Amino acid sequence: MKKKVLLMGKSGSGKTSMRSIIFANYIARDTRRLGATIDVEHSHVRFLGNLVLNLWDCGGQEAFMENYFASQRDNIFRNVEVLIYVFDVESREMEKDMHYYQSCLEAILQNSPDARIFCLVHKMDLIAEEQREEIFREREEDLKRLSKPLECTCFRTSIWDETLYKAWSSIVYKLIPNVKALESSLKQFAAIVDADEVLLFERATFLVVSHCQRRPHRDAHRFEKVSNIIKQFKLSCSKLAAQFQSMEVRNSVFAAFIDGFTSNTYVMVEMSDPKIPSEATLINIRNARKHFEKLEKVSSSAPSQYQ
Ligand SMILES: Nc1nc2c(ncn2[C@@H]2O[C@H](COP(=O)(O)OP(=O)(O)OP(=O)(O)O)[C@@H](O)[C@H]2O)c(=O)[nH]1
Ligand SMILES: [Mg+2]
Repeated sequence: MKKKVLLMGKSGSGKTSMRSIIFANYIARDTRRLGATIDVEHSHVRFLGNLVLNLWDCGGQEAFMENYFASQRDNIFRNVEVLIYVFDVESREMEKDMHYYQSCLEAILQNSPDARIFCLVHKMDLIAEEQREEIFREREEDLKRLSKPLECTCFRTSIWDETLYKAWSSIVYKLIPNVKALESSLKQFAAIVDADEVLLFERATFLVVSHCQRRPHRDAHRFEKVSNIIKQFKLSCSKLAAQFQSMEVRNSVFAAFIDGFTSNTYVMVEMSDPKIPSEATLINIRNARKHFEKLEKVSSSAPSQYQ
């Protein structure tokens, strides 16, 4: 099942950077060497088995943008499932950015009225921490107002922290067919092994694709932090020609296990009962694999009307 994802926004806003970090194993520092994208760069990313994200990274220089809205209009804006529009939070040409955004929405409304729309207020690391929330809220309000009659979902992002993972996990989550079945199985699994929490990560990107929480946790950003940390660790391992397989972190109050799960996922299981030995949890994870493997095959090939 192929889904077309358009990445748009003005030149230098950070589109290719985030795509390269999430899908092509770049680290943030490497993106400084990226050149401007010429016209549209297409890539196909296999995600959870049969789901293929067809990414259209549209170079944002003005000459290209004008072209997208004129001669390439149908080709670009047809059959779009998701539009991700990236705004540089430090841009000094907000009016122009908004103008292009609105032209883009018009074209979407004409050609793919059912597309989901996400706006990323990007490069938030350049804003002082105490001002980030307020600036983001203002931008979000403007964007929502300007998007009408279409709905948009906004995220604040930076390639330098975990916010990138938060945004992309939420976007990708919306594209996974039959995610509810996956979630209910995860819930059952968490109850059987008596876990505090279970997370499911897509194998290559380490984005969280599903989770089940059974006990409260005070850190609302823990998923994307784990994604970010483990992905970086995995990349460091591969630099040493080692393959990241699994990990156990334990102290006196909790234990966390990250382990290869199905052919497309890793699982993380958090336990707080010190009486349950690691071996028991590891065996439980191993025994659950077959079930999830089967579920994944069914759900990723489900026809789109069953989403
Ligand atoms: N400070 C900061 N810099 C970023 C961030 N994301 C990307 N950059 C930098 O922004 C520059 C431009 O990024 P690109 O990803 O090439 O921009 P683009 O949107 O693909 O540009 P075009 O291809 O011309 O449309 C690079 O030097 C990146 O390192 C971010 O979150 N924070
Ligand atoms: Mg680019």
